[in-house]
Amino acid sequence: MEKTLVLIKPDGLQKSLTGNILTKLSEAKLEIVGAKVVRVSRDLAEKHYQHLKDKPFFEELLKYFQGKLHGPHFERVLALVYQGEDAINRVRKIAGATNPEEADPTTIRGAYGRITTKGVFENVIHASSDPKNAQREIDLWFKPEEIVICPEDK
Ligand code: 3AN
Repeated sequence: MEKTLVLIKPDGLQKSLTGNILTKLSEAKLEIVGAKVVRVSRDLAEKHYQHLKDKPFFEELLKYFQGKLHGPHFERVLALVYQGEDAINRVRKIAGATNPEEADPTTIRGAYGRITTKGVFENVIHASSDPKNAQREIDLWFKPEEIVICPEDK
């Protein structure tokens, strides 16, 4: 049993894609064990993307992630935790490649992502990349009591 963090980013919310994304993710046959709307502070954004802090696009990435490019109604993300067999890879497959122009067009990022004129990949969702990152990210975004696991799976 694996858990993975999914974030529907501000561009996904602004484009009204929540329903489409959840429908597409349901193909993975996983359980949702956590869900909430979060206003992303600079501190949380920096911690989430700590591995990219030396990249030239980091400041623009933080702005995008905090919804500062999408107007005051979209300064938020929808955070979800999915659980199930091979959850991380199954969700990454449906999410598609990081660069939306390289992502398969049938994936979420391939279908809905874009590259801004400033060069940031607005790729609609985040999905944890590996078990270590998934654990770190779930601990960063959720309190233990916000994760609802079936007692039989504990
Ligand atoms: P992923 O989200 O697929 O795990 P990361 O962690 O390398 O990929 O990138 C995090 C985010 O940073 C991406 N979702 C995208 O918004 C942005 N990003 C990554 N690489 C680039 C790049 N080369 N140019 C612009 N934005 C990027």
